[in-house]
Amino acid sequence: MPGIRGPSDYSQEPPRHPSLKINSKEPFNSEPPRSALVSSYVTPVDMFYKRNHGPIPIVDDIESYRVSITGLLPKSIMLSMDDIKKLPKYNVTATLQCAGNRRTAMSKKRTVKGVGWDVSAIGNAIWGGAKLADVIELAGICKNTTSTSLGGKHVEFVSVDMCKEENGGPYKASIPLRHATNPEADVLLAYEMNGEILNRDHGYPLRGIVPGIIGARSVKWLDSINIIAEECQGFFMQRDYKMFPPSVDWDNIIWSTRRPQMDFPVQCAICSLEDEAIASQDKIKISGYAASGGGRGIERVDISVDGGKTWLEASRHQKRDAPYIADDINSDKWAWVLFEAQVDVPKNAEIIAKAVDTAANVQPETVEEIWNLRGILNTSWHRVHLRHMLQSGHSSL
Ligand SMILES: Nc1nc2c(c(=O)[nH]1)N[C@H]1C(S)=C(S)[C@@H](COP(=O)(O)O)O[C@H]1N2
Ligand SMILES: [Mo]
Repeated sequence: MPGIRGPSDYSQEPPRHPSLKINSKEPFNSEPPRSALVSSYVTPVDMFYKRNHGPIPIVDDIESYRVSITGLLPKSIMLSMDDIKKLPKYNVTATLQCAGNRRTAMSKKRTVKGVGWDVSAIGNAIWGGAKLADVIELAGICKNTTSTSLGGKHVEFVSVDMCKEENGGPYKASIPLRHATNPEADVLLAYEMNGEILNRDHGYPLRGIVPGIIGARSVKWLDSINIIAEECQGFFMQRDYKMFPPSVDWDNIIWSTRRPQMDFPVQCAICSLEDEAIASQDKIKISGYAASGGGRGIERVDISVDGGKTWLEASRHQKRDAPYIADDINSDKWAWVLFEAQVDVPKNAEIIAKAVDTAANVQPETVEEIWNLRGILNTSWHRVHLRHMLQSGHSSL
């Protein structure tokens, strides 16, 4: 592992913004306050959620850093950062979402195992880097390849961080070769985030970004990229990040019966209010985010103040200055939309938001119907409870 190493303790962690809410200190897992998500379409780096499974790796010498491309391919290669930067650079606006986003709310219905998250284990960034399809081509594999002549069908990303789930080994995950070599899938080896050099928390010097797919597959601090026959057998592919039905619990789980989760489903959350909020006015403006996986855009965001009997449509935008149209060629297909609505709220109401994606997939109504023991993919309708405290004057929420 030239130039990069994973420390065995937490004595050399990078500095972090004090307003992040820390869900676990070691490994460091944190999310910004809800309001930070809706204050800008592109999430600032220091306000972006941080999801780690071990101590943050250290680059001792960027000149000697190499990422290797090995496995079932004609020739193995080692690439320096300069080699990667020589390839055409792409800037892809993509929303990264942890599959555990909104886990705390799922746990309230029935206990689940995993780090608790509110609604902010998600962020939207402009990732700059080389396309994985171009990088793999350097190793002699053409674009849009399903299998190499040696039987390689998956691309495994291996890091250097020491994770207890891997018995001290590195974090790893894989995606199908056909996805990795499809230039339109926009899979990146990213070295920039929002126009700045990627920082240590987010994967310096190089990470995978797999747009439209749960964050767990966007491996940080890359050490090697292996072309393999079967999907990666690592813990985070085989014994985590799989979606089980509500009937499966720890006493009857058979991990091999489910596939590793890839695309994330349609999701939205209100970010201008906490789940239990105080209202001082009857007319309020609410805002939040909506996103769907697989490059499916958001078609609609519906808001209800009467428990889902009637709905009004929120307005949506991707860039603050222009209204968002789903099939606009300028729209960012991998990116979230922010929504806004003015609502008249009855006394002590519940405000509900649900999104519909361009394939007409809708969020499920309740947590119960999608409850799963690991507490992933809580995409149930987002509900905020308002208690009224009427005041005179112009105070707002
Ligand atoms: N090497 C490595 N890559 C990783 C992880 C990790 O712990 N180690 N966590 C994954 C998970 S579960 C998520 S959701 C995203 C989080 O990326 P971020 O911390 O940049 O937001 O990184 C993924 N890549
Ligand atoms: Mo995650």
